[in-house]
Amino acid sequence: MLHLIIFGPPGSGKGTQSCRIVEKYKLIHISTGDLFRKEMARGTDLGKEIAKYIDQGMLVPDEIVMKELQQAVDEYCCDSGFIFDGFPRTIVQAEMLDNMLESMGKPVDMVLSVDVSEEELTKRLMGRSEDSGRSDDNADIIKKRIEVYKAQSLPLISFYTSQGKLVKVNGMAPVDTVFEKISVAVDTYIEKKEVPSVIN
Ligand code: B4P
Repeated sequence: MLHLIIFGPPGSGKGTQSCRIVEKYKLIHISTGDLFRKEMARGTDLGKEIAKYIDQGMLVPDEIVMKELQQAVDEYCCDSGFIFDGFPRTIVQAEMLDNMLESMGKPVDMVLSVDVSEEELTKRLMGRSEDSGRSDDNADIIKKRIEVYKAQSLPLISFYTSQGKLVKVNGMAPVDTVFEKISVAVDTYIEKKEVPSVIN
């Protein structure tokens, strides 16, 4: 069983790379962003509540995130492992995830931290806005999401570095090249049970 996290700023390619990781390593993909978009599309009261945050480029409150996440994990709890995409995004979420996985007897194995420059993030998300239909893909909200990432999510780099679980991946290259680097990191972990600190 393998538990991976893919971490990075909005538009760094977490969702894009997760699809490939899932295919190659047969993991269950849990994207909190996807869970929230499904809830919003269903038009439930919870979906409307979630939209208030996402539409302003803010993080959804930790209590809502954890409830959605626990439900998704419970659905698959006996499978081969998870890739958590876009989760955790705060230290509180990371601590809650540690507790949850501890009770399952299988902690986080490795955190893939995808590095992309701010200029490139904006370019990608503006490109995606043309056909994504996502309410949070527009210039002002993208700027806000990057600010929120810096203030609330960046501290997770130190959190996971101090646990010896973080590997930095250069996310500026084409999608296939980024995936090759991620594969090297995951294969190294599977073979040697060692987290490489950087994959260039
Ligand atoms: P997410 O759904 O996680 O979305 P994201 O961060 O915008 O995108 P991602 O990094 O996955 O980018 P993608 O692969 O699509 O979050 C959305 C919102 O939900 C958050 O802002 C927040 O409000 C809320 N939320 C989610 N999780 C939460 C949590 N845990 N706590 C609180 N709130 C939470 O790539 C982007 C674009 O780049 C695509 O067009 C793609 O084709 C392109 N691209 C990807 N890789 C590329 C590459 N290597 N080169 C060129 N282009 C590339």
